[in-house]
Amino acid sequence: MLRPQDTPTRETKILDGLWAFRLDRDGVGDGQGWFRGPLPEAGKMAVPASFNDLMTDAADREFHGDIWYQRSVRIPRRWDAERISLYVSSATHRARVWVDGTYLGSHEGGYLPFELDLGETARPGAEVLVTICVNNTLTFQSIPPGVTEDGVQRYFHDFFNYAGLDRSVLLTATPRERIEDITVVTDIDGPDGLVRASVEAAGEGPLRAVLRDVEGAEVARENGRELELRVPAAHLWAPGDGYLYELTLQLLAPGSDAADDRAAVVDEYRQDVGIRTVEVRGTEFLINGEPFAFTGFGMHEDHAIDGKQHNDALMLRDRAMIDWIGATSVRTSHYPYSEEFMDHADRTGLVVIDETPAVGLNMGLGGGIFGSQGYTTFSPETCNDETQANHAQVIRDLVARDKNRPSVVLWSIANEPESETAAAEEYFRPLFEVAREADPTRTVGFVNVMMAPHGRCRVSAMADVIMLNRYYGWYINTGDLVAAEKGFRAELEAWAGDGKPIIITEYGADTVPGLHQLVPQPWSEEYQIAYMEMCSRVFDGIDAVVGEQVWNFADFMTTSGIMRVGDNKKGVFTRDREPKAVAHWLRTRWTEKLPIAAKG
Ligand code: BDP
Repeated sequence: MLRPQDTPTRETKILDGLWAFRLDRDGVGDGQGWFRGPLPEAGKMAVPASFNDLMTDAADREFHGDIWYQRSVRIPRRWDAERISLYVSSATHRARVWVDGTYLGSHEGGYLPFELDLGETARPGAEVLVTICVNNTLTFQSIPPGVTEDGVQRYFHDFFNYAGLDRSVLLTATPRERIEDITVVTDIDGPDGLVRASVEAAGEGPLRAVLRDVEGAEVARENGRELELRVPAAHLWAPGDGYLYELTLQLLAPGSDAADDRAAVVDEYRQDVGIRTVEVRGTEFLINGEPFAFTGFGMHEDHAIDGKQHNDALMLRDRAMIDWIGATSVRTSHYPYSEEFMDHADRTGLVVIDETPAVGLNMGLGGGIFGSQGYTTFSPETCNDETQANHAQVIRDLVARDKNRPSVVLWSIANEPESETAAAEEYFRPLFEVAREADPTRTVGFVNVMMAPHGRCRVSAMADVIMLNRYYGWYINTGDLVAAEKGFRAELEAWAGDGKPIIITEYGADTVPGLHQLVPQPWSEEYQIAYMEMCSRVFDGIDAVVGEQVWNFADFMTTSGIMRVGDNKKGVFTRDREPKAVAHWLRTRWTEKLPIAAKG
């Protein structure tokens, strides 16, 4: 599946705006056929947006079940003889779709796009009724998992279950004979860049590929479905320098000569290409053969009112702060971020650890980190073969969406799953194979939880890079930074013995903005700085530590509980994006002491 775009042969129509909307509180929508005609007793809902914080009633805000969206749309008259489809950028956590009462299909899993062909229901010039029933219920088989107990939805991750159509919905027209998929892999050969592309196309005609630089000058050209383009003296994509070439692919009319500039173009697609390599060598993580140091954050797509809505303005502001503080990288904790965010990362040279929505596969953890959930993680009744199949599909879908992005250097297939048991080992082994088969060119890992330390974790051996979330000085050794430093160093030294690069994907301390203490205690701004100083001393002393990503970029919404006051306050910025004191401290560290390349 290719992302929709406007080219001389393709067109898109964005369906953002107010849609008819109804929460199916009594579960009667299917029986009453709400998809057959105008949605009865409907209100209005913004698309894109998470619906939750637009509600004023607690039960509505927390609603779990079927959520109906509907709008009419006129199919442009000129889209005659085209393939017309609906592209849903994200429906959290699953959706079913009808057009004019005809069922088109469904998709399992939020945060990733899907496309459905309108087939016979697409009548150019006519107005059609699009109905999308989103369902946000989490079960032991969904990714992420959850369970309904006495009518109440529980889940095992520490962020609010925002849901709905939180990214754009598009209507698209593509030629029936068309380019269907592109896989780009790049390499470096001396001063030259190599761009290998493999193209799938439905159509008999020849395929022409032209690569241009940012000025639009042609740098390479080749014909065929398996391409290797050589770029003399290539401008590489590098951290902080998101240089992109543009590959224009043209499927030509059958029988035409690809060398003939006047040959009829049946379909055209543009693909951004960043030329770079990624490799793990010993304990180093290399980008273009140079050791790279990850600085930055685990983040959330999270804002007041619109929840997980993608919003260009808010994204740009977040990115401005990421640059201001000198961060080189982010992890898309704990689900794939919007395609617009990823585009911007590609364009600006932000390095991304791309994570699946597999968070909370660990019944030994509470919503945050304490307590147990009273279930066994992996069992026929809980996370089972069906969960694993969904997990595999999500890995394939994520790779399919982001495989051509130069910003993505490492796939994270799960956050803090149970990893110390034989059942976990059995669950994860095939999933690593799925990831490596889907993308043999990038590194693969998962994020390890502190309950599965070195020597006990049975999954880390499968990973190319060790990613660790650690809270010495917060969840353990709370307030005792001396003991915390000792414990943290000892554990990291043990991991370093494995000879792989280590990225600390989470470390952080909840901090109430404005709470000051001369003698720093947990929750104060001073403690957050003292805590970061301690962690940094530990990282700087261990060569295998090639990355530090603070938890979290900004305060973010969670479920209610005794562990959180209003929200999770581990942000370096507040939820409304103002700096806590630690932001200035980190800025100095990342811009003056650890500028972009590796230590030393
Ligand atoms: C880790 C989780 C993260 C939580 C964080 C915390 O990976 O999602 O928000 O702890 O407790 O366990 O703040």
